[in-house]
Amino acid sequence: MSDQNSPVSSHAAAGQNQPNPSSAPAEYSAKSIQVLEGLEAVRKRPAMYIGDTGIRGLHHLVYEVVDNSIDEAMAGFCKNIEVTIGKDNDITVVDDGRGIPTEYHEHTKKSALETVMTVLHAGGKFDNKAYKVSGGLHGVGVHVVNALSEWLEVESRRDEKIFTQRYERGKPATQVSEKGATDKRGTTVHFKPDSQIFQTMVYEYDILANRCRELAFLNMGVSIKIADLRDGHTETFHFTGGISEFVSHLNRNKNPISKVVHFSKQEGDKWVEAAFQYNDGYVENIFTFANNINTIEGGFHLVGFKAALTRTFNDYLRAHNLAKDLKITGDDLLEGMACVLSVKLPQPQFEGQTKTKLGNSEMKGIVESVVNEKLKQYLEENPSDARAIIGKAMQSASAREAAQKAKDLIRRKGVLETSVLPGKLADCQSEDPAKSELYIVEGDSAGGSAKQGRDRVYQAILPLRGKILNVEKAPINKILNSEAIRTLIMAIGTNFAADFDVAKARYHKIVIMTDADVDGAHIRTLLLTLFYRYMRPLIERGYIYIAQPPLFLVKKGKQESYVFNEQALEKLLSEIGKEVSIQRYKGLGEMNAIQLWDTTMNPQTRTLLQVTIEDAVKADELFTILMGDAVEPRKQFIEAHAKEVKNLDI
Ligand code: 0RA
Repeated sequence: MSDQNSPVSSHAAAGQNQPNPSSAPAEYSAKSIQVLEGLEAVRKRPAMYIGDTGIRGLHHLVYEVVDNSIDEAMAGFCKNIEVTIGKDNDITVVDDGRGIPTEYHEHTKKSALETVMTVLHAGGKFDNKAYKVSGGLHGVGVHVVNALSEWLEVESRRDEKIFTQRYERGKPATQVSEKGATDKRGTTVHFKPDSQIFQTMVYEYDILANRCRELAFLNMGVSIKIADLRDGHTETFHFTGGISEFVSHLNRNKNPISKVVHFSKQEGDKWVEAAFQYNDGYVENIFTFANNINTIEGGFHLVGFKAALTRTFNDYLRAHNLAKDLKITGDDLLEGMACVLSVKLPQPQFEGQTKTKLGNSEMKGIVESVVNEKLKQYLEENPSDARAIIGKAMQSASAREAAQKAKDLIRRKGVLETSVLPGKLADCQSEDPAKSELYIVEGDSAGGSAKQGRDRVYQAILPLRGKILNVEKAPINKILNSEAIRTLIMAIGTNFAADFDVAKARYHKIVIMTDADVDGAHIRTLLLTLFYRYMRPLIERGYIYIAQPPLFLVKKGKQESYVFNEQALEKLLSEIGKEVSIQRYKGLGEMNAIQLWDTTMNPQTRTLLQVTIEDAVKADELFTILMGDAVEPRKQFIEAHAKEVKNLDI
């Protein structure tokens, strides 16, 4: 730990906090009002500060404290952060930053420590943090965590002394007291979320660990340890390579075709950092951040990046006489790219529906010029990488052209968007999508039973013969050449990929019904991959379901019961005793139309599993592992998740 930073700075910082409404910018006065609202406002409307009071909000408390430690790291004063989940779901965050100042605070007539913990907005003028986060749900201030905790204990190690204070529901329960001497520096915040506020009180290790990992990637050299005292689980994240290791992590189950490029540049008070690497797949995987916040909706930094990518590669093509008839577009260059773009700037503006779109327009030009310069240099210095990437982009460009031709042909023939429905589809009578269901059924014989057994008013049946193409491994023109996929797209009515329009969906329930065996699971995964990659809103809207046909028919005398899993079978057998006959259904085809209706299709009795995408990163990983080329990670995954995979059926 270095001690070059003088404690004097804190006096200056505290001095800056004298409010001066007449000269304060508008934004600051808005914040001062927020300060005055204080504790009660936070407890009254917690969702306004942390989003919600469910599992997200609960975890947000931890991010808020850790963000303060990260701010210290970004300012160059903190190297180690430790997050501990206690046995009682209490949280401790320890850092080796400057510690929170403790001297008497003129304006509030309190210790600076108490001020920070009870009233002061962390983004106020108290500290001179260069990259504080404003807007969104981050950076609301550690006093919000305090207000929403049953109790919170803070310790500040500063000027060779230890200071502590305890609060209950945000109110001081003790004075700030000096607890003796120390040669260490930093802050410890220990808190227990308030059960009067939160609906759930149980922390999920994975959620916190993922954020810690992400922060460690984004803040090169900072070590973040997470420990879970409930089960002894612990990990330490420390990446000397920063976001270049993030990119390797994104590509860890893929086949890279270039090295990881990593560059950064300071432009005035703004910082731009990017890393990327191409793999041999067809999917783009770009993550963008502004001040460590995942800008899921993109924004000007991403716009600048894409513009530079297209321009620099096309310049390179011209300069090396590689520009033939084909023009490489930005989309071609994004295929198979794993990329992390991270910017840091003094006054970020977060916009968009979820406040995750960077609205600072000046970032477009800055990112664009940095990427232009560094990418050009990389291509000149690494001709073999340049060739590999360009070769891939050209392939993608010609596939795109071929796909366009295929589409034009299909369009001319009126195949993908037509009023004429595919012959294989047994459509329902209803024309109201909200009331209509499409069953995609494995095999012609089960398809036949389903057609007989269905309620034709609102249930449509599309039989699938055999497996569909694995879209993970096929370029788009090949996908469009597959008749089974075209039939499916036509039946659903939405078109696909760039032409996809969820509003045209002809059914709001699309039910995958396959056999309960390995082939059935494979077909299900292939269909889900198609939906995930090219028709994702169907999943996001909750239109996709998985049917649950029974595994067994148990007969005792005249009594018949359908049983859907092994546990239920054991339970039933223990209840009804011996002398039973058990029939195991190997496929849907073994059920007649009436049985299929009774067990799997009748809304009164059936169980449908709705397919959701909670976490795009995880889903992507899952699909890559399960559908990609690399065999070993797939094996490992299936071994590790054998049980869940069986239940999840992905
Ligand atoms: C206010 C001012 C300064 C640092 C902090 C707060 C601070 C807060 C937290 C919360 C967790 N860890 C923290 N570390 C620091 C600046 C102090 C200075 O200027 O010396």
